[in-house]
Amino acid sequence: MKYNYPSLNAEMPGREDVKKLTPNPASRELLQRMEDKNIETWLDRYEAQQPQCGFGLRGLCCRNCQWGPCRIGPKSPKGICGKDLNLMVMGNIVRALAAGLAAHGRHAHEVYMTIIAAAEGKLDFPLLGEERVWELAEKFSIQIEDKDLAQTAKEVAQFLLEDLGRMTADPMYMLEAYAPPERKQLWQELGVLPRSGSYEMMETLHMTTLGGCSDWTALAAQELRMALAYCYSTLYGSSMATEILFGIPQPKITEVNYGILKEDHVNILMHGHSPVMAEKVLEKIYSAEIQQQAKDYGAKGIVVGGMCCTGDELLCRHGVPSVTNIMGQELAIGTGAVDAVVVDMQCVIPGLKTAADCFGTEVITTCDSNRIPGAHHIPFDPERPDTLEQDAERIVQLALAAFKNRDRSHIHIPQHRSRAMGGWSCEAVVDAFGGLEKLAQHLKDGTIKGIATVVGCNNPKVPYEHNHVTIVKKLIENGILVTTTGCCSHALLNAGLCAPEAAEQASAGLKDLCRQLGIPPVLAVGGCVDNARSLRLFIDLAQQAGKHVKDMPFMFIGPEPGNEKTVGQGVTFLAHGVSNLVGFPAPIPVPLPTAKEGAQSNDEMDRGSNDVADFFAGDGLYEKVGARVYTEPYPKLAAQTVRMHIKRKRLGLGWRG
Ligand code: NFS
Repeated sequence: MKYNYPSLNAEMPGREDVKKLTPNPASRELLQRMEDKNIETWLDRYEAQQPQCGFGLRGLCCRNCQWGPCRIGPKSPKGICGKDLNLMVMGNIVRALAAGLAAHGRHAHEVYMTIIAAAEGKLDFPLLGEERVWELAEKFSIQIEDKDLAQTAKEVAQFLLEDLGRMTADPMYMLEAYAPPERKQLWQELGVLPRSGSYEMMETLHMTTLGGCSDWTALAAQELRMALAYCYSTLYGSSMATEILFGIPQPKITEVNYGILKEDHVNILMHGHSPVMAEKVLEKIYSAEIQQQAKDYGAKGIVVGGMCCTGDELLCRHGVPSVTNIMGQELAIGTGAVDAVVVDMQCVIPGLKTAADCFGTEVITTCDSNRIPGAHHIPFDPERPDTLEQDAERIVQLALAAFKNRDRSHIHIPQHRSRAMGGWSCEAVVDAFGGLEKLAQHLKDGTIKGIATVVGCNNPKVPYEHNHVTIVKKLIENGILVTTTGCCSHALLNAGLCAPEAAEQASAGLKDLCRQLGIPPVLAVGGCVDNARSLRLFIDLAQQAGKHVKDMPFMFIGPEPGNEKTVGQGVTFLAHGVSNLVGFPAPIPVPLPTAKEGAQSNDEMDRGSNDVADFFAGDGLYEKVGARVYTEPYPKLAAQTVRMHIKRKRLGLGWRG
């Protein structure tokens, strides 16, 4: 069975496509196993939801007030309040960005408060990213004379908190510190400089409530304003604050994929986004007493595996093998080998617990925002830090007890493992190439044709991980260096594309360069907040080349977007002048081409149009920020679109190739 996108000549995959096209053999094996065992996964629930609502798919329904729900169609071109298509579609997108900002904002808040608690000596974390503390102190013009590391780190965290919560029109510290001058001037002229994450979330909900803003172009401006708040209060903020706590990552080799789980070991998965509790749990697991206790319980040792962005964080800093992403979480449980899964915040789907109950896996929630009925709840709160040590210990004890007590006769671990190199902080990338100047030179001379950051979630509307892997293979074949984060990075890690050996699959120039440097052509830079690392790399490289970011051969690609958080990622890059390519249409009605009047052949088509689609994909946004959104569901065509985009940018710069 296949399903169509309304008004777009493209199909969503059916079950057989997913099972055939999913590139990871371990995922295919586990999807089949779950089906055979009659244990439901997202694939069953996705099928049960078909056909999905055509209004919703196109962003044409509004549930913002109790007059509605209202839907826009030929018979009813306006909502009851008078809201037209533009206002409804733009309002929905802006609200999605606000929700994404809320998620990353809550994550940022936890990390900032942890720095403060650690600096005050209330939490036992050593502040391993000393360089980042001094860098930010200087950027924020904090007086550091007579202050030690802890005092300075605390002040830095207070500045970051202010960026998250400021209610006045003063500038954001992080934006002032890291945004390119050309952009700051532009955003000033466009009137889109934000106050803070919290203020812009409030303003967005305010603007889109019943009887709020009637001008869709003002909502479009708010979209940019909020993306900047998102970028500088939560992406840059969280990424750097996590570095202050746990250190700036350095490259390291590890093994990934479901095959890292071991039948005769205690298997613990760490899942979510904010790595604070996970770091403490890891510290306990590595202790000699816990290792001995595992042996006393009959285990040969303890395997820790990572999922989603917490997995990325642990991979980056400790080489903890990662297993999978948001749509693999039920499959990982389906191995029957997982004794406990420890989850913090976001992207932990309710279906996880259903699967866990079928295999006797303990689920332990560690964030008050992400409760799961029937799970053990051992929350971390940096403002009530006293119990962290005992809590982390309790979590490990639950996992050990689960190993000891549970029925382990249903274990099936697909034997697939890949080598991978993780730990690519912005500094590590630059150092690997021998400095910014050399990296910029490789770009100029065409050894590296361009840099694409390929990121984001999975989505059942796309054959699981197929687009991520297909696009990236094509890009490196064509000399385009790739950075990756989040769920996409797990697809690429498992596909072996983040191992130095993947250089063999790259274009001649990129292959030689990667071989010589001993690095892969696909650099896993961390969790989704670490998209800040790719953005910083883009900004620094443009500056090094004496160009603006918008003119550089860069692109942001989200082949399988799923979460509201991804809207903010995409618009962040757009606001900086980096065009997006997305794998299927956002909830924006895609204009349907029609035959021109008196047309002699099918080639003569009038491109349909509507204001919001034209704004993002046509000239509206482009004229403001120099970037636009391309949509291409077919991955080989998508890679071709990226190549053409990069080629055009190179031509514009007068750079060879
Ligand atoms: Ni990003 Fe991380 Fe994955 Fe999507 Fe969720 S894990 S923050 S939102 S689903 S990439």
